[in-house]
Amino acid sequence: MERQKRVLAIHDISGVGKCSLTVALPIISAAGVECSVLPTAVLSTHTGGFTAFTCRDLTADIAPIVEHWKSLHLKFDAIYTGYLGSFEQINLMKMVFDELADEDTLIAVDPVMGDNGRLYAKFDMTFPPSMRELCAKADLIMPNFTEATLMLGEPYHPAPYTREYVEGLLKRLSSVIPTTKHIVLTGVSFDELELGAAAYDVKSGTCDYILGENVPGSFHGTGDVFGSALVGAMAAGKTLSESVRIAVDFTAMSIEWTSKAGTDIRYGVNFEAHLGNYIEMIKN
Ligand code: PXL
Repeated sequence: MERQKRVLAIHDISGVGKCSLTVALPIISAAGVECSVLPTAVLSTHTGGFTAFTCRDLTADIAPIVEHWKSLHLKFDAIYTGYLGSFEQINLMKMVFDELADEDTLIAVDPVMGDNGRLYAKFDMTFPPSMRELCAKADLIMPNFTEATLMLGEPYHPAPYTREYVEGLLKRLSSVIPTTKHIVLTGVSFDELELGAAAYDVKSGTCDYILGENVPGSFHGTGDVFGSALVGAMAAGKTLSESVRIAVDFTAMSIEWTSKAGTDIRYGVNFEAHLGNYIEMIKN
């Protein structure tokens, strides 16, 4: 019998708005992988477009939780971090990796900071350099173009891009974050027809493009749907490019459904309707 795989997802839990842990839990579970959680904060909604949201910070609970888990000698096949609300939480993540990861643990960092060229509410320009330091501790990072350019201190450009620009950006990113093994850059588009991701292998410098249909519409939480689908697939034993393919297709079908339904973009995408397809893609 194969051993039960276990991912540790470290994000906030936003009660409404479908992002972070409310997305990671169902998707990683659908991959047939246990999703243990370390919630960093509890919010009533995410911060993207809602006003007057509540937020209870759980920073003080992180170290005691890690201590308890250490005493249990748990094995994590992957540790996946997303939205982190403060510098202190970023620094604590370095401790979490040191304490809970072994040499087989995939450390996946999504440097969640912004989208469409803008930082999310609550962050300022002092945040990206710290996030870049955390990325240096990861095996796999998955920035979008906003996050990649923020970590490089470069101006943001919207799509479409050229291959030269994308590969130059990846090369510059890997030179400032040389310790990460793989960079999955999301939001790659060369024309209005296709959208997807670039999977860059830092050591060899090879870049695979994994594109799907460009479904119009920009919804909240799609980065977390993509990241969770990617980490779930990798923990289930898929290769990096198979996992990126699955994550691109799953995210695109979720956006397509939601776009047709005309849902308020703040409420995220209907990924639930496509979990059956995700499970099939994992099995195949
Ligand atoms: O999806 C990223 C995310 C996660 N968690 C919170 C957020 C955001 C983006 O705005 O506000 C609380």
